[in-house]
Amino acid sequence: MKFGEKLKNFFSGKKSYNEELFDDLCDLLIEGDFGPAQAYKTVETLKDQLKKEGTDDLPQKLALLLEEELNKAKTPVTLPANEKLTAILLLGVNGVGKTTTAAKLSHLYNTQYNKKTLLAACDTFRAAAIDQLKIHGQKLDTRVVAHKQGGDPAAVVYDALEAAQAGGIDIVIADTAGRMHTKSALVEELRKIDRVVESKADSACYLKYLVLDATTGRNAFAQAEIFHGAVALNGVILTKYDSTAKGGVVFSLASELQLPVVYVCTGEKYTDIELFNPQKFAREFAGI
Ligand SMILES: Nc1nc2c(ncn2[C@@H]2O[C@H](COP(=O)(O)OP(=O)(O)O)[C@@H](O)[C@H]2O)c(=O)[nH]1
Ligand SMILES: [Mg+2]
Repeated sequence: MKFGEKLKNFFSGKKSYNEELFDDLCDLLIEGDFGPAQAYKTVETLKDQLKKEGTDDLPQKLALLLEEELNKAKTPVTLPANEKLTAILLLGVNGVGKTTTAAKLSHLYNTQYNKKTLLAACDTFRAAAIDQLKIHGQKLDTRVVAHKQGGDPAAVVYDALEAAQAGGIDIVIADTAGRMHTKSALVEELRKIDRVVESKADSACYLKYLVLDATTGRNAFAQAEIFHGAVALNGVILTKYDSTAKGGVVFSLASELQLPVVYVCTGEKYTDIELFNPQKFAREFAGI
């Protein structure tokens, strides 16, 4: 069941609003992965609106407030309009769906935007990770630049960008590793990759997206803080928003870190990716 269904059920048949109902609503928002302070504030604002306007359309009001929260994020950047080489770095912890998303983006840009993409296998930790990307490359008829297992990811991205500049590629999509012995080692490695891309790509054409698994709840927010602190992110790609994922963490990303969600993924197929629509997301969350 999608989380929106819960709010829908909660609102349905309710005619009068009292303190208890607002408390329950606050609890529900927190259950939906909202930050507690943000949930409290949202409910207080709703209460005020109700007092002033005497409205009975609470779901609609909630959806509007939620949309406002999402609009606190920066405007998301997808593909730059110019013809320069674009570099997309996919970051995130293990298992969130980076490699799958790299393939989805490649497919999306190849088929919908008529762009030529190249995949860079910067997760050099496991041989299987490199193979996984190569298999996608074969299926998508997309070139993959890879080094041996254990190689330097910054060198892989360097080679990928060189190859792209030489070979008429429009977009390099780099898949990275999200696992390190320590947080500082991870941050160091990311910064190194970041410096290489910065030195080779126009800053307007360099996009750093954090991939977050929607089923991990508030943990996703903690991940965003770490990665955003390491390399200033341009946005988030929310994966696994297809099952019982609640998604409320997206509101905290927007209001606390100003991080916009750029794409949402809802399955394992190449086509299970779409642009994030704040209004649609807010309305769905509110159960409308
Ligand atoms: N249901 C669902 N599964 C996904 C989605 N994205 C990735 N996965 C699955 O999540 C698992 C980990 O994905 P992977 O791309 O290998 O993650 P990585 O470790 O971040 O590279 C795989 O089984 C994927 O098929 C999604 O949007 N929805
Ligand atoms: Mg991977």
